[in-house]
Amino acid sequence: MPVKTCIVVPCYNEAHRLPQDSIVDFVRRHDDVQLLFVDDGSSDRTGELLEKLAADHASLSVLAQATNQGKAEAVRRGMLEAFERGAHYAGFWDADLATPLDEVPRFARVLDDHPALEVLFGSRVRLLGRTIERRAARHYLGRVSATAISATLGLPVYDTQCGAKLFRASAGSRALFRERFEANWIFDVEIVARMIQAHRRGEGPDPRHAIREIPLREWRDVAGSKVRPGDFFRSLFELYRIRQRYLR
Ligand SMILES: Nc1nc2c(ncn2[C@@H]2O[C@H](COP(=O)(O)OP(=O)(O)O)[C@@H](O)[C@H]2O)c(=O)[nH]1
Ligand SMILES: [Mg+2]
Repeated sequence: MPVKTCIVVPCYNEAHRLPQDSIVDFVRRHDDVQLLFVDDGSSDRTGELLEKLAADHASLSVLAQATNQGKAEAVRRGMLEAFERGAHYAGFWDADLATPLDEVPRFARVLDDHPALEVLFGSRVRLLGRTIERRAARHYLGRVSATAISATLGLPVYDTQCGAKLFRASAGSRALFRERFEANWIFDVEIVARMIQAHRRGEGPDPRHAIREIPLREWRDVAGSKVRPGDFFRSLFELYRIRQRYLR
């Protein structure tokens, strides 16, 4: 039976920090959400651990990549599989669950209630009554990149880089994942650039109205991130490439 929501969780050497208890707790409470873990050629016990989880829980499955391809490609393969399974909504979530899985049903309800929305981005905005814990240095570096990204895209987007996103499985959304991404660190930006390009060609909705950012109720910077300071500069280069390819 096609599942309503399928969430892709890219995993590269996550054995030491995969929050198994939270995952099991979530799948027990939500049988309308499938979790599809993509083991991105991990060299630690990630594969073994995921297979064990999948054997114990029907709504949890694993797609194994023979070699490490990077987050962008791991997510893309997972999304294609989620669409193939007939999910109504397909999305991706970082394996450290910095964004708790409990946000998934809330995102799904927003798509239920707003048929014109195609894409939801989790957004890490610090507001009273919410718990957004991020180290100051990463916050400010993140705000510098976010400002450059927003200016390049020409859209008032606050946070393209949060690891929690949900897509309506429309023909337009599927098309966004058809080709391999050129960017690896900021493929999320490439997704938006592809939407802008499709809209300009009259093949897709206006991203200004089709994407909505959802301020998260909870987000915690989990130790063990694989993103390094040098990746900041790599992202700027990727941003330049995206502009040249999609936005001129
Ligand atoms: N860095 C990295 N992450 C990958 C790769 N393949 C899949 N991922 C996953 O992408 C997500 C990145 O999250 P994380 O390392 O916490 O980065 P951050 O939260 O943006 O600092 C995790 O779920 C990783 O397991 C890869 O080749 N490199
Ligand atoms: Mg993280």
